[in-house]
Amino acid sequence: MHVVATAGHVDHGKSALLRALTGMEPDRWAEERRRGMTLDLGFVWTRLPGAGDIAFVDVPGHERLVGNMLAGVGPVPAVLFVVAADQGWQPQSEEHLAVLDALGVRHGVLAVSRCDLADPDAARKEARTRIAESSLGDVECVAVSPVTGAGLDGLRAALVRLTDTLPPPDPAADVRLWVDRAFTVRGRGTVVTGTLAAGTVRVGDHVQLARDGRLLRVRGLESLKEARQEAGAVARVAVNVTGPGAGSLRRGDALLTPDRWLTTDLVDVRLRGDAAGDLPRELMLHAGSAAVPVTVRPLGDDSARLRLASALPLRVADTALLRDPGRHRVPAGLTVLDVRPPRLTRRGAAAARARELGSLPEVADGAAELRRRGLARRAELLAMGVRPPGDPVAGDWLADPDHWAALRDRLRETVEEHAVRNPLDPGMPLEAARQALGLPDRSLVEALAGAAPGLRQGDGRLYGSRARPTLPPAAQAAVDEVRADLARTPFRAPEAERLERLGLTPKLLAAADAAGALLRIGEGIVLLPGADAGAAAVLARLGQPFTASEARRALDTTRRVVIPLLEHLDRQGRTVRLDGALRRCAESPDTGDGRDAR
Ligand SMILES: Nc1nc2c(ncn2[C@@H]2O[C@H](COP(=O)(O)OP(=O)(O)O)[C@@H](O)[C@H]2O)c(=O)[nH]1
Ligand SMILES: [Mg+2]
Repeated sequence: MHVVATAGHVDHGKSALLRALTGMEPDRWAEERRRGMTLDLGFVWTRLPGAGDIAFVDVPGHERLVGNMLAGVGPVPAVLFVVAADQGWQPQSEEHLAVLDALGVRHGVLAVSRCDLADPDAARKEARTRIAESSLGDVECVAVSPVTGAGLDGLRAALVRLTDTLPPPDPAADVRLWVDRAFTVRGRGTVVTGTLAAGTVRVGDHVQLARDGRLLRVRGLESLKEARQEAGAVARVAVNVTGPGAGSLRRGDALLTPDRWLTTDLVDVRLRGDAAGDLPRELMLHAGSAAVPVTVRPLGDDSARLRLASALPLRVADTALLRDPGRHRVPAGLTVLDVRPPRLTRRGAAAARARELGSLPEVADGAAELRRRGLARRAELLAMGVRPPGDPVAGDWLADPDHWAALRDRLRETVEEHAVRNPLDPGMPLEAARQALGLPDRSLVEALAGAAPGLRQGDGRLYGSRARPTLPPAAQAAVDEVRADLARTPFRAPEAERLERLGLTPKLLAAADAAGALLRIGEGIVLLPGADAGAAAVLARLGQPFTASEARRALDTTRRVVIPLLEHLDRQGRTVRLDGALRRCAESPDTGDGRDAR
């Protein structure tokens, strides 16, 4: 199916032409028929050989109804532009063309209507000249009269050629259905209609209401008045939705594929049309079928920041337009460049931002986007409308390569600095490193550490070149004294008073243990590293099994030391406890160090 919207001044024959092409009545309301004037959007269709179904969105031409016109045209990629031969180019011809140009509509056909009332040449010439200057460019032109039937076959042929040029839709794309009508059907509840520009809607799907994120369910689906199980873009669809609050749906709402879109009330845009500085501060933003008041903050000549009165599901590269409803002007079309723009707080930030925006391409460039953000979640880039470049560095996270390399260097410096500041406990907890680097996720720290040569992870900590604690000189001297004692009497651990006199606190003893200068076998009991293996070798020469007293005598030590030492050996598997009194050495002390145990 193809969808084509009409455009043109009021009374130029748009509705009459659709009536003749489709045999259907585009003016749905009694009031429209009584007044002979389109007030709101109308929907009719026909089948043309070579093009299949063509659905038309008929728009009102009156100057006071351009808002309605916009709701219909917003999501539609092609237009049937109508100019009356007997009236020529008129104000809403100009305004509608400005709308199409602002939205960047590139596909259209011109019908010079009412050609039975006047020679169409003058109107055609003027219209083609005007249209050629817009995004529509050169369009085919057909003179028609629904009254005499002249030109209708020619117009049908031109429409078939037009549909041939339309870009193929993506049926797998995320759905964003802009609601152009919402009503209640007895026994079925809420039905909304819209032009599905991309993606596929299926009965049973959940859809998310952009306005508040609530989930609704697709209970039924129609396209061109026929019930369907699914409808793929491009299509006119009528969707029967159920769920709490479905009754509040209205024009301007959007139904979305759940969790694939961001809504935003702050966007940076590139403008086409009036210079940013010349724009009124308050304008209407028209995007899809939505119309939202915005405050304009000019950044550069052709860039601005818009603050939306209510959030919309916008993506980078979306087109929309700004309108000044009071003055019947479309001062600017726009392309969305950023839906999560940075705050501008520093002096000069706005000018810098304008320069940055000036260099951005209009099609979202994933690598450039990532360069600006440094880090981004893949799903968030997709939701912003940006194709994610490359592979994630951790989980769902993508990183700009330069930024990542810089982070890696900073992580290494941070870990080294931490070790200098905490010589007794040099390992930097991952969480502290995450905070120091301002990273949003612990997994990023782990990935960085994994990629940084010279960094090691263990027990949730990061170690650099100073992996072992270094003791302050006084403590080092005290440890050396203890070591000298132990070299003489290896199992006579220093008494608590001696340790205290030497200033060796539990914290310093732990550091000496981690540094490999002492071996802590229990609270306040330190020996030389390797003393455990030495003890096991001495015990292996005893008659097996042995008692704690026999061990104490063999090791020439005290009960204060031998009990924790034996328990330490039990934990290491060098000794085995048989009952309350007896132990023996393990058969093959494979947990021990063979060399020392000999
Ligand atoms: N003679 C003549 N009248 C036409 C033709 N097309 C439309 N009209 C009349 O022009 C008036 C406006 O047409 P309408 O389709 O409502 O214009 P719209 O506002 O552009 O939709 C109506 O009275 C139509 O009957 C035509 O080709 N020839
Ligand atoms: Mg009409």
